[in-house]
Order: sequence, then structure tokens, then C-alpha cells
Amino acid sequence: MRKEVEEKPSYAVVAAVQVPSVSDIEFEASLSELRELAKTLGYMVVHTFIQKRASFDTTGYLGIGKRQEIEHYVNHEAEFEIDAILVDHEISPSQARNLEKETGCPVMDRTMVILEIFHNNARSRAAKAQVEIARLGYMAPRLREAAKLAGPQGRQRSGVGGRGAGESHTELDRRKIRDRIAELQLEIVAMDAERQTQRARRHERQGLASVALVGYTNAGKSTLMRALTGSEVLVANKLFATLDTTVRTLHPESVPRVLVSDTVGFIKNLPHGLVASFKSTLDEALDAGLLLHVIDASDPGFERQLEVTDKVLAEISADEIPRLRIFNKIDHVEDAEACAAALEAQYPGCVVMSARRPDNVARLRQTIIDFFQKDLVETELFLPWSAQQLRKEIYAGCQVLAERADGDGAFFSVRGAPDVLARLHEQIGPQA
Ligand SMILES: Nc1nc2c(ncn2[C@@H]2O[C@H](COP(=O)(O)OP(=O)(O)O)[C@@H](O)[C@H]2O)c(=O)[nH]1
Ligand SMILES: [Mg+2]
Repeated sequence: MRKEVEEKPSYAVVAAVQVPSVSDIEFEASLSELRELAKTLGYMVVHTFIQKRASFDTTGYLGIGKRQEIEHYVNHEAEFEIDAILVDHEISPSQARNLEKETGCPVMDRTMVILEIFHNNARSRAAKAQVEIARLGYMAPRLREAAKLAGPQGRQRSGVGGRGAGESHTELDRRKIRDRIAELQLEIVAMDAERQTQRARRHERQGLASVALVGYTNAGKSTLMRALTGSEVLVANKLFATLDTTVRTLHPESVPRVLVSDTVGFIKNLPHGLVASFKSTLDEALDAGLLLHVIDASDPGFERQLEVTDKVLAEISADEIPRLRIFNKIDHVEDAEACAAALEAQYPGCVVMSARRPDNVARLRQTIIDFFQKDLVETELFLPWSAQQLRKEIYAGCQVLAERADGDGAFFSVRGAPDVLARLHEQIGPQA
């Protein structure tokens, strides 16, 4: 995972062919999603090349004229050094190679961009294994292509898919890939058992209040995460924000302390082969005590997206976790008031808001805190003078309503999560 925001941005151009069966709206939506995905990987997209064609060019995906235009832009016109051409389709290994050769610039297709994001976001061992299977499956045919172009006696290195040596090498590599995939698949089966224990652990951890943001790419998850955790300044100072899915705490801090984590977004045009790895990267959300399902209310397709999200969450057993539906970007909706009323009627308990409005964010923060505070209980703790080192822990773990002292020690009236209180009682020992 890229933990630090990089100082030097990478620059990319996007290229896409629009075939007649694809409407302008669909085409634009897919392009803007690709740009968002590119941003997640740390690319600044500085130019987009589009071409309407009856079909994809078999040699280089785009027509020869457009390829030359890209070549000219990349090598002569661009203000920055272009690090990658991002293509908004899954293209064949030979199309990628030809495009690379002609432009002298590395090419990444949509599938590879998504794989890279999943790779960066896989946390658990099962998720890592699942993503590696998808990557190997993507690589295998590209190795073949590399070998074909290099020729039987060719030994030169060539781009996508790593080394492309002689035929025999490729055979070897392909067998290695098959073996590795089989091995990973066995590992995943073995890890299923582990996941059951993980679930038990999740219940144990419920004293630690945590929320996970889920939803489609571009819904506003990262924006909300920054707004809720007060890390806005930190990010805004950088030239661009790469993925930063580290867990942060709700800000200002609350009792109980609430951890907030971002997850990898759902993708509208998710290649079929990547479904399993996408789901596996979501398993982090299973640890949360509350899911914030963020929906872009200004996206005409939001209802369909909501259904897909619900379905996938059910498939990974995340439907057992309490969920708050957040209809975001209401500032971007035309008849906002009527829309909000309709949403509230249709989805009782939902939050309709804009991540750009501080008062809305403050209200959401309070809703989250209320959710976790409803399980809190009030109790009295007595801390003898001999155990004063625990005083800090009391303040860290609970809300202290009152504190008074006498000759033997200090009394605290506190409010806290039952398990936190139980642990404190244990640490303090039998009360006098
Ligand atoms: N108008 C408007 N734009 C928003 C809002 N929340 C996020 N955005 C914008 O939507 C885009 C995607 O947001 P981001 O947080 O990266 O979405 P993510 O993919 O879900 O993490 C960014 O350009 C944000 O500035 C909102 O409430 N209103
Ligand atoms: Mg994001």
C-alpha cells in the first residue's frame, strides 16, 4: 500500500473508443469513473483522447490516426512527462503492446488499473491471495504475447507481463502461474475456517467503536472520511490525494473513541474476472460496528447502485452489521428539498447531506456518536491511591461524569462501553 502521499505526481492520459452501441451518457460515466480510479492510484489525468469508431481497432485499439495523435501529444506537446496511457477497456495483449511501441509510453488498460487498486487495498491474507489469483490470470496470456513477439530465439525484454524470453521459458512461466493459482486457491479454502474465528473476534472488539465507509467510487467516501476525521488540511496541502485508507479517529474525539476507515469503492464497469477479488478487499468492512453506505444522490443511476451494494454486502455477510444509508451530494441535486423528502420517505432513518457542508458533517458525526453511545452504561469506579496509574486509562476509555477524592482514593462516575468497564473493573481489582 502506498502509505505516504507522494510528492511528485505521476501524469497520465486517458484514451477510449466509443462504439455505436454505447450511449454518450454511458461513455462519459465510464470515462469519469476511470479518471477517479486513476486518481486513486496517484495519477493526475492531464488529457483525454476519445474516438468514435464502428469497432475497436484490432491492431492498436484506437485507429492509426488517433494513435499518432497520442504519440505526438506524449512526445512533443505535453507539458509534463506522461507516465502512462490509461485505456478505458480491457484490451488484448497485442493491442497493448502495439500501442506501447507506437507511443513509447506504458499502457494500462481498465482491468490493470482496477487490479492495481485492489492490490493496494487488500488487507487480509485471503484478500491478498484472491487479488493475486486475478493478477496471475491477467498476466498469463500477456506472457504468451510477449514470447510471440520476441520470437523463438528472441531474448529481449518486453513491457507488459514481464519478461518474454523463448517459448520454453514461457511454457515454464505458464506452468508456474497455474501451480501458483492452484496453491493460492487451496490457501483460500483453508482460510475460510479462519474467517469464522475472525467473526467471533469482531464481536469481541465491539467495545472499540468503528465505522467503515462503503459505496461506489465517486460517491464521496474519501471526502466524508476527511471531513469526519479532520484530516482535510493535511490532504489539501498536497498536490493531489492518493489513496489513504488508513484508519483514523472521529474528530473531535468522542467517547467512545470512534475509528473510521475507508474501503475500496464499488466500480460500475467491473470486469467479471475481478468480482471475487473486489469482494475480498471489502472484508475489512466486516470488522466495523457500523457501516456507512455512501450513495451519490446526484447520480441518475444511484438506485441501481444501491441495490448492487446491498446485494454484495449480503454476499459477504456484512448485512448483519447495522448500516446507515447516507445520500450524499444533495447540494448537487436540482430540486434538493423534494428529493430529500422523497429519500427520507423511501429509506427511513437515512441521512441526506452534503459532505461539503460542515453543519451536515457535524450532524452525521453526532448520529454516529449517538449510535455507539446508546450501548454505554453508567457506573462508579473507585481507584485507591496505590493504583493511580490507571487514572489515565479511565479517562481514555470512558466519559468521566464526576470525580471526587477521599483519604483512600478517588471515585469516578463514568459512562462507557460495558466491555471497557469490565476490563477496568478487572484491572482495579476487588473493590474495598
Ligand atoms: N457537489 C459535491 N461534490 C462532492 C461531495 N462529496 C464529494 N464530492 C466530490 O465528488 C468527487 C469524488 O469524491 P471522493 O470523496 O473522492 O469519492 P470516493 O470515490 O467515494 O472516495 C470529488 O470530486 C469530491 O470533491 C458533495 O457532497 N457534493
Ligand atoms: Mg475514495
